[in-house]
Amino acid sequence: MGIIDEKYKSYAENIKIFAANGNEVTNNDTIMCTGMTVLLMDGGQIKESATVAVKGDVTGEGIASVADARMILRYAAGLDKFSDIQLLAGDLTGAGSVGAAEARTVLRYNAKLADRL
Ligand SMILES: [Ca+2]
Repeated sequence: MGIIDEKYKSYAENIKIFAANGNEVTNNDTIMCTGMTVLLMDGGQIKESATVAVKGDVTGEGIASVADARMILRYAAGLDKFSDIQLLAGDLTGAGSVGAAEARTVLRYNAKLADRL
């Protein structure tokens, strides 16, 4: 499934999606990534704006990979800082924090020891 599902195509002209680098996403095969911005437009006016947080995707390429687990561990060890949206994407337990438990979950998911994040 692309960014805009077929059943929402009629609304597509009112939705704009921007990558974290600010470039508008026009390719319907692009996957949603942490840090993307979705705008609901009314004519030329922005009616609503939301920033995307993909569960487990703190690196911002749209999937929860071993690289995300590494980054989560670096954050937990105080070696890296996270933005608010990275904290939201990385908090897999809903406890309001990101730590080793989240890294473990991402690694288990990638090793196919867990079927979801
Ligand atoms: Ca990622």
